[in-house]
Amino acid sequence: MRALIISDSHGDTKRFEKAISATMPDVIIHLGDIERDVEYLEAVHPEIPLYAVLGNNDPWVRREAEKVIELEGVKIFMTHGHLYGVWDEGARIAKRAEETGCTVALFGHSHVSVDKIYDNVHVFNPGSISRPRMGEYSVGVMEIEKGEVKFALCDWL
Ligand SMILES: [Mn+2]
Repeated sequence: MRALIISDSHGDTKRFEKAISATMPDVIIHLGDIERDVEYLEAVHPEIPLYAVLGNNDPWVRREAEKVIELEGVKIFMTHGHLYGVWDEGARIAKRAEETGCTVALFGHSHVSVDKIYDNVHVFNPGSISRPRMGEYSVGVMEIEKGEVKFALCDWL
């Protein structure tokens, strides 16, 4: 199964369609600083299951700040990142993920991509689809097959 991982769209959905048509995801994960963009996804792609957490710029979005989901038996910790600090390449988030029994941790907020393995936790940040701080506009793709998880950064948006 394939998940499209989006973060920090900040009200700018103009690269969503390219990301979705290029990756054909089974699910979409949004890691916060959503503004109105979850409403867009729910309206235009109601057939694709959506998991989202709120960001520091989402006071009116009715979502949790962190969430544990399970996809094909893999437990995944999702959080925007502002509650943990994000400039340690996800080290604290990896710790929290391990405490919650997860082997994958996803975060955003920094607008800088991260793909790193800490002991038993694979941490991934897709960067920002609307306001990259380093590099290009980007999203992530997470492939899960027979319990094995692989990430790719897609920065050709
Ligand atoms: Mn943020």
